[in-house]
Amino acid sequence: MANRPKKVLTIAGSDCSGGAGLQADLKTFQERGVYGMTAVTCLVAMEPATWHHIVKPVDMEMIQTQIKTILDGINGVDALKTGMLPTADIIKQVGIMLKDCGVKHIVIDPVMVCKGAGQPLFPENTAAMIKYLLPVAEVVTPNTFEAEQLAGVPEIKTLDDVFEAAIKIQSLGAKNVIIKAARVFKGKAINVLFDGKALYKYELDKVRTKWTHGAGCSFSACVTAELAKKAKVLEAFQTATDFVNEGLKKSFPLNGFVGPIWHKAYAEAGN
Ligand code: PXL
Repeated sequence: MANRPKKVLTIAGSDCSGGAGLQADLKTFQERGVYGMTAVTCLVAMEPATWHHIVKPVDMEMIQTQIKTILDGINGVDALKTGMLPTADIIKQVGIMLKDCGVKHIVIDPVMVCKGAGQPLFPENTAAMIKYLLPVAEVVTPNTFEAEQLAGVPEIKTLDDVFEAAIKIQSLGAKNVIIKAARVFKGKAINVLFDGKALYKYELDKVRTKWTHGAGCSFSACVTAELAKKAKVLEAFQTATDFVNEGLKKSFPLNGFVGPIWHKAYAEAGN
């Protein structure tokens, strides 16, 4: 059969609210025309009255079994991404399984904290990401907070700081680094790509909204889908930036605490 869809895997946590985590990844995969599969690393639920996050890791053996099911049991996985990996041990095991796994495109979203959860994941997780995940990454997609942790730099405040962090993180072993740097600028949203040779900046008008849940997960999922479809990293970077920017224009509240991007917005805008 001609034109079979590309097959992509996300190794990520479940966000029961549906906006972030593997739910965001699957929605993004579907929108971008690829077939999505999952290895669930943890379950996230929230206290309804406070939106306090409760995170329960899945046991290690079951995480490994899910990844084996896909990598050893499915013919030809075109790309994969990682999302929330809740413990340093899980980060290490996933990194070991991805090294030499043969999947051509690996995107690492170094999730360290849920927006609004207020409970950063731990420094030993950052160390494990640097040791086990950056070396297997074709692309790593930190936000500015995650970039500060990975690069070991103080607060990123200027475009030059973003460039410096991208170069540092690339030197730790990721082939390409994309920093989602919207936080740093007023009025504009700038993402930066460093591919080991050149720095690229992609600038759009910032979407003024409080409802940004799942933007990061959806960004890395879109990069993964585009790479699976044989886009170059630079093209995937631009498409993912546009995809999330459109999604933010139509984001909406679920309650007083949280509101996701609307994954269909990019297609609805005629793309
Ligand atoms: O947005 C980061 C994130 C990633 N993965 C899961 C989450 C969240 C934030 O809520 O729940 C599963």
